[in-house]
Amino acid sequence: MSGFQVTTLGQFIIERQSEIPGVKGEFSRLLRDIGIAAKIISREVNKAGLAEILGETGNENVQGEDVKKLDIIANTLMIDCLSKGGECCAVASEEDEHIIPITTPQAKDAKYVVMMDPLDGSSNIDVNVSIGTIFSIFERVTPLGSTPTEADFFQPGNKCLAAGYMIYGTSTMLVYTTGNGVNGFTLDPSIGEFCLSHPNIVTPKTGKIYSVNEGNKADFPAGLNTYIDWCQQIDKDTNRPYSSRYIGSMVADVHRNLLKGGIFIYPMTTKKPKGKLRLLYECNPMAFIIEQAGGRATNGYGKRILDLVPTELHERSPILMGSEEMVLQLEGMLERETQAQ
Ligand code: AHM
Ligand code: MG
Repeated sequence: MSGFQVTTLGQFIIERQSEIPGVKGEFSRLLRDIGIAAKIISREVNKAGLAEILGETGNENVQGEDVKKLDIIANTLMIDCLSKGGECCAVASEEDEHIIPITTPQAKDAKYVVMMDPLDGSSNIDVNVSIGTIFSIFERVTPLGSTPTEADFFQPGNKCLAAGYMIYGTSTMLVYTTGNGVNGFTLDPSIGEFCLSHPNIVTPKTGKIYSVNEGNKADFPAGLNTYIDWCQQIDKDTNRPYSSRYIGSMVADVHRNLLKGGIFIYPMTTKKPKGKLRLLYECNPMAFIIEQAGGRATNGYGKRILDLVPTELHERSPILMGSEEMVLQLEGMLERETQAQ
């Protein structure tokens, strides 16, 4: 990458500001604040093994999961960065049971709310495997200047103004959309800037990767098992067998499939009838990005993820997302098996 041709995230955000109807400088500033948080979290993640911040805090989060120290560090860093700017009036986080109103004087008239999973892929933190951060931005629905409420967060994903993720992998990337396509930026540590490396990402219409935790096969819907069997059959015409790839960090699994073509599945199971992933800050932002890249994201039962209307902050949804043809095919198999029952 030549120094003269680099477009930084900050430059890109300003250049594209006019494409988003009704938004002004505050929105761009909010995105840039998230970009700053991303750099700081990346720094912390990269030194994790050295800094004695691996391991568990000994506490559980609201969903009964062990909280890793880095989860808390990332959560605090994001909230700090969002509080400083004055554009965000409240945050919903995987790590906090309730919404967090931002009470700084500069946030008094803030227009936006942010939903986030500060560190996704928790089980991979301590073993040096890719993890991520997920965020989305909505305009509040309650009056400006009033105390934000859960109503500001119970908006369907189709009202989302911007969504993105950071992936801490072989390099750190920030990928985001404001509803005009998807762009990816790679952190260049030598200049400390996210640089546009993956402009206008378009996901292939089909692929040969399926990503699902097959350890749960005994609890899967029959239609999903039919699909997995189909993926594993040999057929030269349709490029099968497909490859099974599952990291266990949704951001990393979805990022790979976004670039290469594939399907990511976290289904309903008999043990988890609503699946595992959280609608507000895991499913919706990733679904928005996938759709913006030309892919498809549904709950597998006739509903587009972005049209689901949330009623709880930490509610879950089954999700299928990725290359359009693959998602459609699995949906067809799920539907046929349901009808046959
Ligand atoms: P987390 O937010 O606690 O890390 O949980 C979400 C993660 C996803 O990144 C990943 O796709 C999934 O949980 C893996 O779950 P499982 O181990 O059940 O396959
Ligand atoms: Mg998560």
